[in-house]
Amino acid sequence: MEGFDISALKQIPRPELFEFEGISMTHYFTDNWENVQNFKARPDDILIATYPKAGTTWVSYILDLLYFGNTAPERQTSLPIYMRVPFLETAFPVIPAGVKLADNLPTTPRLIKTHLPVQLVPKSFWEQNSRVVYVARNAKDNAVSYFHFDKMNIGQPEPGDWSTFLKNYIDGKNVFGPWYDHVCGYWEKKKTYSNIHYIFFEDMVEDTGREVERLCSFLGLSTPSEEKERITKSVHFDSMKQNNMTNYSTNPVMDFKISPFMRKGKVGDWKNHFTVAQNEQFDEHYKQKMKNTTLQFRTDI
Ligand code: PPS
Repeated sequence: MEGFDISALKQIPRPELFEFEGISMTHYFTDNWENVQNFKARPDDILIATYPKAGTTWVSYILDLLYFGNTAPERQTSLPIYMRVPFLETAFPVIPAGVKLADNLPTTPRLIKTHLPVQLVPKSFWEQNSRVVYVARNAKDNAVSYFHFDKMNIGQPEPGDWSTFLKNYIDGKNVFGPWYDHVCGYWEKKKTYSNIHYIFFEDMVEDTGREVERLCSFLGLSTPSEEKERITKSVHFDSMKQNNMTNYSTNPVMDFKISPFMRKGKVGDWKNHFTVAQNEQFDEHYKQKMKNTTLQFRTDI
């Protein structure tokens, strides 16, 4: 990356959680708040919105290949995915803020990542009728992935042990707030805003090619079928794990000795983490939190 020494990020302190606009956040996502809220979206922008660890990088890479795989092959070998698809609300020291990276994107469309819950998305995205691709993952696997991520990433609060983390997760005390409100918020938004494509991580694992197809329909792309097949192969877990531009190995805040970013990529890994008692307690709480929505998840495929 030009103009700044990303390795200095290795020194940043782990942040603390605090309440911000009604959800738990860290200052790395709120320090540039005014600029985030005033971000000027464009009608052709594509916002990739997710709760953390739901498959953001996977979908980001699919979209990047669909739009720029052929026209800009050097992107694929020289720019890590987190530079190609800026993370809007970030305000880390050393590197430019996400808003600045997004503003400076030379591409059309601009692919932009956010973990903000729907009510905190900058209003210009809705005003401009930008397309939104939302990816959701079942709450249990999402929790497991988030736990390992918080352990290996010094940009995140210290998660404690698994049972401490799970308790906090159930209470929505982790960065970007409760999983429940996040997935339901975008699900509800779909009723009044038709430019949202809602994808499930489990569907992507089950049949990636089918989900690429659906993405193309939503985006109005007539990508040839051989190209779609090639993309489906390139975004397989094993390929992305080997690929230094998609596996986050260039990102100094992450310690892969603790856990890799591309960890397992499975549906059902929660069974290796939840005790029987934790599972019962989780299910009970889940039933309450999700009783008013039509949104359904698979925890097994
Ligand atoms: S982040 O930090 O919020 O942007 O993380 P995110 O990219 O949303 O989620 C990371 C998890 O997605 C898995 N992943 C994949 N699974 C299957 N196939 C592919 N191609 C793939 N790419 C990313 C990644 O392994 C993380 O999940 P876990 O369960 O931890 O392995």
